[in-house]
Amino acid sequence: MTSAALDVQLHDLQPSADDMLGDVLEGLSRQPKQLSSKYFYDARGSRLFERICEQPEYYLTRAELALMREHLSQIADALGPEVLLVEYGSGSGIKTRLLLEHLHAPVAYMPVEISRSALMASVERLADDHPSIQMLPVCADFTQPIELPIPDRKQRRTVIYFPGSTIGNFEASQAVRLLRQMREEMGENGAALVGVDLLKDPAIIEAAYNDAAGVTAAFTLNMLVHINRELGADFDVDGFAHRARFNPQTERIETHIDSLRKQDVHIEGRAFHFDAGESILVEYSCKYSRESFARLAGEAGLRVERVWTDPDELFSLQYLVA
Ligand code: AVJ
Repeated sequence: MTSAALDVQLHDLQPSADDMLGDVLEGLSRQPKQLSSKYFYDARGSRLFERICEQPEYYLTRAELALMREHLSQIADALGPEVLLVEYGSGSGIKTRLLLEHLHAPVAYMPVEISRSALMASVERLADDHPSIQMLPVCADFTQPIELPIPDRKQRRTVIYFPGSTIGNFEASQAVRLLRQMREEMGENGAALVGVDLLKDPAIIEAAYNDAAGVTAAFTLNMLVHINRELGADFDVDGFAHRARFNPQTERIETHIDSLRKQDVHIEGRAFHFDAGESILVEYSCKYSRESFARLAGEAGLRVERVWTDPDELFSLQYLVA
């Protein structure tokens, strides 16, 4: 059997192995306690996230897909021919496929992903289905400054693709930092294509993070299961609860894990005390208006050239240029 994937060369920028133990101990020592949303995603967490995307309340994925399907030819025209599509995160999903299928040839695709196995798995699937697209996987942490190994930069336009409202998981100052870094990496003639969830009726937003079937609650609490397994901690998962609220001042969903009683948790010989009702902050999901996102991009030296949305204006795809 021949496989296009066998020819793919991995460019390894050797991201430093992240220090989950140190990170978790530090986050639980803070007042208030805080843990990074990246710890949601072990194998079970990734499966639960896929299920979240299928819940009727979680409109984000459906709206983003709908707006892409509706505007694909305009999006392809705006990006132009001979594009190098750089994706932050390994997109093996349907959105990446849609784009790759519709962009004007020749297209090269460079996913930037910290997990070597996720990176290679996604590239192998894509390479087999798209033998004419040059695959340039890069193993790196896209939140850190990186030098993208872009071949013949002058002949190809670099477009950075960052879908799914992942930008919303960063606080404003960090989001500006990340956008600034995109501007550096795409160069003067490049562009960025960023999926951004829009401000709307808070009831709609809150429902998306509190689905009736309880999938989001299971996803949130899975962080404790993950930490128990990975670090030998003894969180009693039934002693905690998921809470996600829209904060109108900061215009974001703030997700917490609440302790249902007074209890102690042990990790590597250290004890962490929880009062009844005490919480761990585990995720922000920032929502933007067209204006507030344009302002954020402006702070990073980027200009919004086009915005595509779904018919209900739930979600947006923002086309940014230097
Ligand atoms: C895919 C990370 C953007 O913040 O909406 C879904 C993750 N958290 N439900 C989001 C998530 C709770 C999601 N992101």
